[in-house]
Amino acid sequence: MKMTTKLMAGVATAAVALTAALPAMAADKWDMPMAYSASNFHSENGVTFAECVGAGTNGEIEITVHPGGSLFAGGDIKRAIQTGQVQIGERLMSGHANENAVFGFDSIPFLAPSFDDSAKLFAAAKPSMEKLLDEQNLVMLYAVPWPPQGLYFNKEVNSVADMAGLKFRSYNNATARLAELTNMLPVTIEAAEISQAFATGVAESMISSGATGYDRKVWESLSHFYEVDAWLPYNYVMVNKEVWGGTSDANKAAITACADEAQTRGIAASKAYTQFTMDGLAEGGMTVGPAGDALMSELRAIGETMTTEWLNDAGDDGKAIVDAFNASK
Ligand code: PCA
Repeated sequence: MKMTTKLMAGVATAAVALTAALPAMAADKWDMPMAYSASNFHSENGVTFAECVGAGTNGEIEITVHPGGSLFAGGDIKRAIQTGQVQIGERLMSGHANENAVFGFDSIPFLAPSFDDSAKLFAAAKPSMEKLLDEQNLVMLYAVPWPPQGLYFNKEVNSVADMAGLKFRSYNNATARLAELTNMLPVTIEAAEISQAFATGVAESMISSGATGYDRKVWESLSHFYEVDAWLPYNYVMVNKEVWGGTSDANKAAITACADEAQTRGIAASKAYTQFTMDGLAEGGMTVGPAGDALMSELRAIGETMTTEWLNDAGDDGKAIVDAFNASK
């Protein structure tokens, strides 16, 4: 169908009028990549946070959550925010320990193995984290720990010797080092990919929370989950510093309030998910229970080695975090 010139001019005029009206009405659209599956409690929390921001800013900022690594894979999310490819996103903090060991403060075996200790450790580390992130063009909005980390296997394991030669899925420096010290073979795999990795035998074991094993239905391939309570690693939501700087004070206040709520809600969900997901693993057919004493004492010795190594790598900042944490206990 052909439009008459007159009609087209009318359409053009209407378009101009619409465009002129837009700046006052158009929402700022922020994309928020997240690495973990939509059903994961961190992702659900992120969606609620995004809704809160929409409401709190009267629709001026509209956040679209992209879970499951669908927009950027976990390992690429921080860079995407730093470089302004997206405005906001979530990542596992210790995933950056290869850049700077300080980011791995939350993955030191047995340093802070409970929710209470983990909150104190995070408070001790927060100033260093904020400084580091600021230097990287990032502003942290909130952070939520995963449930305590335990060991998954495709067989019964009672000692470190039983682990030798297993292919071990790692997700950060500490997990790769744990594999080396237990004579396993580390292979780095994002959580979004683990069901497949276990199904195809690319990996046979991992350390993670009950929550991740539950989300990824690992009972289809694995048989044992040992509660080890090694550490509680944090996911954190960060925003590009320039985007943040360009946000009005009123909207900053609204976003900060939503972030505080998200942190509180996320911690509560993480606590609730600890038992819920371990029950789910058992219902899926896995053997779930505490690691035996012999295995625990071997793991503790490995933990001491890893603590010493981390303190060497993380220098004065690392020592200051651990000292502040110990003083707060
Ligand atoms: N789940 C994430 C990190 C820690 C956890 O419990 C993962 O396995 O990738």
